Amino acid sequence: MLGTGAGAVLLFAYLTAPFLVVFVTLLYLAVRRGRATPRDLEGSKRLVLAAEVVWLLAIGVVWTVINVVSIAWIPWLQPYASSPPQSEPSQVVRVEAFMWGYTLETYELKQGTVKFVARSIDTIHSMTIYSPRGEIVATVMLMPGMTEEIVVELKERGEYVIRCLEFCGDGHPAMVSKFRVV
Ligand SMILES: [Cu+2]
Repeated sequence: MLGTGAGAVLLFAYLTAPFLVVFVTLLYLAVRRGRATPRDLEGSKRLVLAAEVVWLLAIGVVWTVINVVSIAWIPWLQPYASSPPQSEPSQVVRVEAFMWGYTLETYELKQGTVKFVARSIDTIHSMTIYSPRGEIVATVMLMPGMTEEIVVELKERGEYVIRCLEFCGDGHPAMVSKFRVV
């Protein structure tokens, strides 16, 4: 569902609903204020009021356009992330996440389909794999005490980066590991 167009619209609605409420409230207040203006208001004041309304509407339009247009750039809606692996995994790699890094069974993998078996040994982390081009290939949340398996097709050769996207303390921004695909 989340990988589909309907999912994208749902996510868009979810993420933007609070802003929409604020925007509609401001718009309502602006319109009400505009209506309450006495007819004998000086021309310049009327102009200022009109400018305020136009400004508000313009912000709303720009905001809506940016949000709608940028849906296509949501990382996990990229074709790379949403296409399922084409074949059975030929390699299995165990991964241990810790504060703050990852220990991999091996740091050199062969091109193809890989199963990562990952777990966290301390707190909540995530394991997010970026391709050599910087695209997110897969992401999974790691809860202490649970083992997660993800099957990923590593299509490109080169250096892949693993990052934690789940805030896990002081060292979180530096929680990075790398592996090579040959
Ligand atoms: Cu983290």
